[in-house]
Amino acid sequence: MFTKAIVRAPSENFADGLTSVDLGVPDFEKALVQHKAYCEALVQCGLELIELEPDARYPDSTFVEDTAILTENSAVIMQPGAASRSGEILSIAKTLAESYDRLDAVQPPGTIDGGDVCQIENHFLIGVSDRTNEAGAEQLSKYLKAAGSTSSHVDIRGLDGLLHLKSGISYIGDNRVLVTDSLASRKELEGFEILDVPEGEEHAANCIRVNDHVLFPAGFPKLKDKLETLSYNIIALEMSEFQKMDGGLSCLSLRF
Ligand code: CIR
Repeated sequence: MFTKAIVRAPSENFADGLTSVDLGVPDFEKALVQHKAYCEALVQCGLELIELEPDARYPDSTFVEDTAILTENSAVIMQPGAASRSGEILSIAKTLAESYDRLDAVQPPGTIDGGDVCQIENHFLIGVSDRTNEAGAEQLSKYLKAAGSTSSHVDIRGLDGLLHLKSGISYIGDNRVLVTDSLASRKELEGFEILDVPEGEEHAANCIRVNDHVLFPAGFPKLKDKLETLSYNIIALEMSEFQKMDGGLSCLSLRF
């Protein structure tokens, strides 16, 4: 069960962040409204929020998930793969130091973004991507091993539409993973029940199980129906403004 989440509202220059999609310029006021609804959903799931101040020095800093990996007994600070985001880890480390006795940190030349790390119970899939290099993935694996967890690496370089591993995969509990076509046949997923993300609904591959609910992006009816048929309690959230900046539901919080 998660009890807390770290979140950070977007700063007014949010639209200056990185993006690889061509969906238009995000509307700041609308992004604030969507972020507020996201925070309310986390509270509805029973979480206490740790709300960081918006930080205009880093336009992508609302995507806090990329800065750390948290488990019950360990916290590892990431090493962002994009230079413009490297300073984001300082305030997160300071915040996490209040909740964790010990913080480990991936060091250069390793790079790694939290969005490339998918936790499946006590196993972690680590995507090697344009943001996460092999050295970064290897360092995280060592820290996770020391904390009693296992991991495997999944090379997603060159796969269209996947900024991060979790752009194409989510673990929703009950041994079930949601995956886009591009990842569905990966051997690292053998043994799990695979739920295919319908064509055209790829953005919804990034959703999050938070205690008894699944936070799910609004506007993807086929996958939503599939999950409801399986008796998941869905909270649908508008994500359009974050999607314009390559962000999904998981990116907006660090849950622990
Ligand atoms: C970036 O390119 O870094 C941000 N604009 C989006 C980060 C999204 N984070 C995530 O998928 N975990």
